[in-house]
Amino acid sequence: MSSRPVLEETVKDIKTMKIRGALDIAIAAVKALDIMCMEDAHDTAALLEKLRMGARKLKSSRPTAVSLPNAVNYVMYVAEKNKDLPIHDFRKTLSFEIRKFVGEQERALETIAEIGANVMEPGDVILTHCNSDTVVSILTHAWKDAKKIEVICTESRPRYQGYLTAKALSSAGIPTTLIIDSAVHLMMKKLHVDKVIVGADTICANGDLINKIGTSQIALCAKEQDVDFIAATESIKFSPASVMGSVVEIEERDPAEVIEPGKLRGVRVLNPAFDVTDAEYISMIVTEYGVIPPQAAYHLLKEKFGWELNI
Ligand code: RUB
Repeated sequence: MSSRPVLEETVKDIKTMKIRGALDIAIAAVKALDIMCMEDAHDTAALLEKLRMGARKLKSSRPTAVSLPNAVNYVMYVAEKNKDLPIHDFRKTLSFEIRKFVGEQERALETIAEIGANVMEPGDVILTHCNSDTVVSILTHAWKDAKKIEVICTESRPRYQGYLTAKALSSAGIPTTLIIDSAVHLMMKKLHVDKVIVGADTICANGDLINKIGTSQIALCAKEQDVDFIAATESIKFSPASVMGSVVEIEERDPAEVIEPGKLRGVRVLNPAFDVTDAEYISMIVTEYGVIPPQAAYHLLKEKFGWELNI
């Protein structure tokens, strides 16, 4: 049996953003490796080689969300550690560990929803950007806790992920308002926003946040208006490579997402998908281990990724 179509399909779905959002990307990638575990192979060494190739392809499908390499590297770490097992045991062990990993991520999301909901206060007006499952889980949890919040969603051009957020929150019964991205500064004041909460694609060792393009401008507005700026993230989105000084690549997407090709002749169109919010603009980071200041990112990285960092 060949699981190549599953691998190619997953890579394609991540590239085209059919699968998107940092956590969903990571989970989809390791599930593809789980299916690859059943691939025909003479022995463990041959299967491991196929998995290495699959891991490389998956990791190169989108560059910015570190949850993707973190998840894939973890699975490959377990695979390499068990490379001396006979193939049947190797498949069983790896598949078991992958499913355990996915279960842990799902539980992390539930825990963050609970912790993040505790941060919300009754009557809060909350602004969010893009579409983060983690943020949606927190806000719907807070609503179920009878916090009577209101949420302002940005459109999040050019892919309009804000529509997904607005739809999910209003379907849960939460009073939801949609604004265009450039209205943030005005509306933060006018609608008396109490808190901003966003998801994360990557948290660096120095506490900087990488998230959907536009996030850093919102953080500047929040700082100016003395509004709490909160990042909500599972620890899988902390970047071990950043401990060693490596810089996260910011994805540049097709300009055709911004404007019909050829419509503005002679004009260069750029489409960066993410930006970096300096740690000094972040009031707190909500993780499954609790609420931490951005300055504690390095300690969490050491705890969580010691196996990869050898520290
Ligand atoms: C999505 C985005 C989200 C984070 C966190 O960008 O920036 O805020 O990925 O999402 P894109 P989650 O739509 O380009 O993938 O909390 O769901 O992991």
